[in-house]
Amino acid sequence: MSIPRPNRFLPLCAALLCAGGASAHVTLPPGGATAGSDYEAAFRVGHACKDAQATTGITVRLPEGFTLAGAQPRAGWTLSTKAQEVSWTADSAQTALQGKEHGEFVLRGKLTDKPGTLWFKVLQSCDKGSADWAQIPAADTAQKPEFPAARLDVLAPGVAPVDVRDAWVRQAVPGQSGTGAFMKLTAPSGARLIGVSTPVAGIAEVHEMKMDGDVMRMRALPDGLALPPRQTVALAPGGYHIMLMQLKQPITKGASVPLSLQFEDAQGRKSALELKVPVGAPDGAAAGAAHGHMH
Ligand SMILES: [Cu+2]
Repeated sequence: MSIPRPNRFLPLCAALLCAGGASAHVTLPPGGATAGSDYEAAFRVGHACKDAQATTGITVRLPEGFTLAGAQPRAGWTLSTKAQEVSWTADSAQTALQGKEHGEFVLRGKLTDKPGTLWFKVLQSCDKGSADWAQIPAADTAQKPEFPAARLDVLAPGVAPVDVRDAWVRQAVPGQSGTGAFMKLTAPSGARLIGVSTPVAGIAEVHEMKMDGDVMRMRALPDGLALPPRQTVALAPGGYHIMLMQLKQPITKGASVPLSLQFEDAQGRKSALELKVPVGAPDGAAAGAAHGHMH
């Protein structure tokens, strides 16, 4: 019997589509960063300006609250730094970012100690025209501006800088002892998922599926689940998952399950996220895939 290894990482496009189809915007990865920490701001460009063929320049204006430590050079591009402004300019049409080609432009710096929201205004220059991603949405309206600045949530220490999407728990009938929870996790600065707790289960663990000879088995990850910087890690049926055992109650469709996720970063700092996760597979999830109970 052979079961293909699950895809651990979604391609970048999928992650951007997850962010609400905002692929044409210049964005920072969702999930935020911890106040007072060193932060690598990776600006994603997913599309040339309207009616243009290629992106030829990116200029980031640094907000107060971000102290620049350095910028990552790009092959074939010239990097220049002025006060509170960093620019990359393509040296030729050949090195420009073509059409829908995705590019990352990376700054390193230190974040303010004060939790809040930072907006990085980004000017995208193209072979034809430009787009100034510089609008800051008003706090009191749900209206989305056409050219939003790149947003960074600066989080209080203890709040995990991790983005969670598409979370769900598989339903469990009365008498069933275990079930699974699934989601997509993105840690912009990298982290490990080291623990899970929930009032609905006696034991909650982070599991992986692994071939043992010919048999697919699952086991708890002894060191937790690594979330590499800016990569989306999918917990999905047949792959990584959160295992809920010794269920204390049925898990019924339409209900929601409180889950507390514990994380640790490379510096050993611990943080947590409190979630309310809906029960039942969302449309499009691989709900029919095998989620065995082969301990
Ligand atoms: Cu399991």
